[in-house]
Amino acid sequence: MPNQALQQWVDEVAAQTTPDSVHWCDGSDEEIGLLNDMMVDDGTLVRLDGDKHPGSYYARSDINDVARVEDRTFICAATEDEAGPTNNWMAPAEMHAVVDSLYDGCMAGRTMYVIPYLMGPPGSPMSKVGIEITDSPYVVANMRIMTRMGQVAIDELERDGQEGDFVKGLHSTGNLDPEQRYICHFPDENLIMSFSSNYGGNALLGKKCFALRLASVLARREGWMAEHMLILGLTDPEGTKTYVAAAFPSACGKTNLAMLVPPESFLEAGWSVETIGDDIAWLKFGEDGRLYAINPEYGFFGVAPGTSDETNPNALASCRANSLFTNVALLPDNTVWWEGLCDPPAEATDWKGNPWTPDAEAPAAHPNSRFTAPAGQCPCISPDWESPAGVPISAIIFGGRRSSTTPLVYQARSWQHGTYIGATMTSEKTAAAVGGLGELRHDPMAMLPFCGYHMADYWQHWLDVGERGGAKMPDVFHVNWFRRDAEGNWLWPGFGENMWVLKWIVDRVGGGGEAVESPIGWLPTAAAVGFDELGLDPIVGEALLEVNVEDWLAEANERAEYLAGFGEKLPTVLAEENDSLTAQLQASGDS
Ligand code: SAT
Ligand code: MN
Repeated sequence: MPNQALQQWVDEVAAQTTPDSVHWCDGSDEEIGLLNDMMVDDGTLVRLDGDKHPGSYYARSDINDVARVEDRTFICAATEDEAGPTNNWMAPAEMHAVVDSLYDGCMAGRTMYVIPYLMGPPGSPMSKVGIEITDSPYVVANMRIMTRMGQVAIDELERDGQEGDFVKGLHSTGNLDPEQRYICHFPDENLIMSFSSNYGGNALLGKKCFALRLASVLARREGWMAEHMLILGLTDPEGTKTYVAAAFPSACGKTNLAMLVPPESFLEAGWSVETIGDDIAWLKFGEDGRLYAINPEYGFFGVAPGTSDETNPNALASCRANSLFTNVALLPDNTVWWEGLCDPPAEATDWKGNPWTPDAEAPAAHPNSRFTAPAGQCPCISPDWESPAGVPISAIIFGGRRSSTTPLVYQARSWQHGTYIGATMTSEKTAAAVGGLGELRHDPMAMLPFCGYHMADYWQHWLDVGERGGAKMPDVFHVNWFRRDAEGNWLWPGFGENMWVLKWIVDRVGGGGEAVESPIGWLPTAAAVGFDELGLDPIVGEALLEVNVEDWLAEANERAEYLAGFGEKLPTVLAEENDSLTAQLQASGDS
């Protein structure tokens, strides 16, 4: 039985949207079986081969609905200043005046689905409940993989004794008109309103909208952190476990790093890697004063292209069964293909539904095509991934795509310095959001599209959390797998070999690991990150760890301008960190 607050909201929405019927999702196998059958019958889904992809389906989106739409995403805080300069803002009343009427009668002829879902493991004090109302069965199918759906969420509301304590998410497919597309967040109402898109980050409201944008507001208020981070565990040959969290922008390899397969030599020595999460971390202080992380999600929403048995066998195994594929290519035998999976098939149907052959100029799969897969199916999922207490985090890693300037890895001197490094992160844009592919942009803590309040207040929150945690805070690092030479070739092999960098990080956290000081922070020695074992040309090795004074002075100049753009709210220590970087670079250039 739904509680009163919930029933009342559902009744209100039904009265406005006028669906033919209302279906409360229980998350059962029977329910999803019927929904999938219905979607196969009406052409929304194609059932994939039962042997090769049991329980799995294929979908194509509208061709203009393939990624997040940052220019149509709004934070409707009470004042523009609360939303800050990096978010689109509209006053709540004004935005309601624009979007509310879009929902009038929008579900006529459709079924309205009510999805109770839990973000985080059952019984965790960190977990939170959301209710998504949608008229898209495709969204229901995705949410069932990405979240813990049904009674488990209702139970959690009752366990807390706070029946109205849920985030409301109202989604409608509308008519998929991009002009009517709005992704709106109302932090003061705990409300998300999403219209006219069925794409992941726009429509699966538990993910970016709740677990990052609204959760970041709650986290600041309640003294914890909601971050765009993967979480992984590393076990060394002595059996000691170290957990790290890493913030990279969308489509920069979080899923690959989270499921990394160590090189043979590491496996033989007794190292192992396990996955807790691949996209979002909620971090909170434990009783021992350390930061603990949970993965609020229940599935992976991974980028398909480039995923293969060589690059990420664990991701492939995760999406073999009970998964949903969107905007990849469909093969005649009802299996799927995408660029980078294996040799191209002789023929396929591309993501637009057209016949495709390897001669075609356009890719068969959209660059932001996705698999939605249950996390529990990942071969390297951690036994701790549903631990209600979370896992203690020893290191936080920032990273982005930078073809130049930024070395393979370096370590911050302190939490404050680490906050500065995160705040000034830049990365080349990917296909995960519409527009500007390859353009270099600032993406602080990989949260640019996901921070639900003023970015400078968010940085202050990082600094405040650091004050509170003191010496028990994780060490902070920055990595860049994407540096290229003058001809455009990658300098670093990446993937499994990133284990060398992770090992250095584990060593550093444990008080070891060879390092040298530089103006930007601690750099590893070439030997400490396996350049010899990898047989890297010493010139390449040098380029990977190079801190070019001229390039970095230009970088620091540009950062000074960027930081100044935040005005009065900019924490002064961040400007001081930048000044100190400039001074150290100048001193090193002089010497
Ligand atoms: O579509 S999502 O926003 O969920 C994926 C991403 O861009 O990180
Ligand atoms: Mn993401």
